[in-house]
Amino acid sequence: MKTFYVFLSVFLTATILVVGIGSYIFITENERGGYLSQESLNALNIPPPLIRIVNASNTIYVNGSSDVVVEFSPPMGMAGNSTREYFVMYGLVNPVIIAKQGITIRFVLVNMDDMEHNFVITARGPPYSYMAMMGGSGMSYGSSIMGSSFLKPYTGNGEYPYENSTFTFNEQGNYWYICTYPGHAQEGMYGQFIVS
Ligand SMILES: [Cu+2]
Repeated sequence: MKTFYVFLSVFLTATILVVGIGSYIFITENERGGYLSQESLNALNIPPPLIRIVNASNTIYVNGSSDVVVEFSPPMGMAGNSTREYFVMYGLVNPVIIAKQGITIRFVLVNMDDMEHNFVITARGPPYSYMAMMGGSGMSYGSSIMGSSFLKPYTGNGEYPYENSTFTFNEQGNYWYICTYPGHAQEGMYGQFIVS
């Protein structure tokens, strides 16, 4: 029943926003999430058939409309990472995402860290300053950037806060996904996002 209410709230709170980035038209739909247990996360965290993971180049190819699970600073298995704040997708740290033009990706954003994080896509590349962008959520930064709100920190109770953020990229281009929490993008919490 709990799962049912989580999904009900997701659909009831869905909002649709249309934003232009230069000549590129993005459509994003932010769905307020809820909480995921480790078991639910494990079940979600299997790459769907339309996703190809290439470990050697730290790249994720998204070849058709699909979900992509994004973990914020998960504590395990990150010994080789030089920064405390990072994104992990299917075991890759800050991977390059290469998405086919015109597809829709629903990012399932899961906060596994004791800090707030968000997921924002921008045409602006690194280096980023301490205040990578101003404001409380991606949508407040104007037309050149967009994304999710800040997710609540994980409190250690076994239930991870999550939110879904859906994007359709209608034009080819080079973008970046970043966390705009002060200092995080500067510390390396970003990755390249290519629509090809
Ligand atoms: Cu962050």
